[in-house]
Parts: sequence; C-alpha cells; structure tokens
Amino acid sequence: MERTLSIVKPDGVSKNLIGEVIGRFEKIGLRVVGLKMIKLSKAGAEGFYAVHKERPFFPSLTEFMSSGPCVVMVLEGENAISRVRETMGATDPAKAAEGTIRKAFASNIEKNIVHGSDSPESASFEIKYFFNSLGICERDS
Ligand code: FUP
Repeated sequence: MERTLSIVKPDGVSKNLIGEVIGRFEKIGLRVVGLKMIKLSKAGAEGFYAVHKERPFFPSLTEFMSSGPCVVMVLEGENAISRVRETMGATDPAKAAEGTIRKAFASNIEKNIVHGSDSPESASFEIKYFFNSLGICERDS
C-alpha cells in the first residue's frame, strides 16, 4: 500500500475539473484519504517546488501555482505513485498519451491541470507539506 500527493492546479479548478480529476483516480481504485482546497501564497508555492528553484521556469511556475485555489489530496492504493502519474500523462500535454488527464485538458507544459508525486521521497515531503495526521483518515475500504 502506498500514498501519494496530488493537486488539481489552479487551471484545473477554474476549468471545473475537480470532480473529473478525482473521479479518474477513484475509477482506477485509489482511495482519497485527505482532501482540501487551498490558495497558495507565492512563498508557499516556492516551498513546494523548492527542488526546481534553479530552473528557468521556476518564477512563472510559482506565480501560476499561487494564482488561484488548488485542491490538494492524499491518495492511497497499490502502486499509487506510478498509477497517478500514468493517469496524469506526460508533463507536456503535446507528449501525453491518449486517455490521460493532461492529454485531454492541459493547455501547455506549465498549465497542465494536475500534479502527482514522482517518488516515495517526494510523496513523503509533499504529503507533510499540506497535511498533518489530523487531515488524513484511515480507510478500510
Ligand atoms: P511533473 O512531475 O510531470 O509535474 O513535472 P516536473 O516535476 O518535471 O515539473 C513540475 C512542474 O513544472 C510541471 F508540472 C510544470 C512545470 N514545468 C514547466 O513549467 N516547464 C518545464 O519545462 C518543465 C516543468
């Protein structure tokens, strides 16, 4: 059993895709064990994406991520990290496979609707970034 952090980014929220994104994760058998809507500050977005702070796209990315509300969630299930990433598709929607969220809805490599942790280490950091233990519910089914 594995947990991962996913975000419906500000473009996904403004396109009314919160239910669509969560529904795709539920359809592949993942369980939502933590969920909330938040508006990141610029500093909050910079902290979340600190691993990318030297990249040229960092100022624009953190501006975008703090431009409107996001929905953040903890998902649980077998191989949750890789299955969320398969469901999302490639970072650049032009390279994303048919049937993925980004292929269907993303505008470009920055405004790409959804985030999912890329490793157990990043999942652990990212879940703690948004949730304490009170915000995560154990589920039997
Ligand atoms: P991903 O894990 O698919 O979200 O992609 P990365 O961790 O490589 O990048 C994190 C975010 O940075 C992407 F979702 C969007 C943004 N990004 C850009 O804006 N331009 C790039 O060239 C690469 C990433």
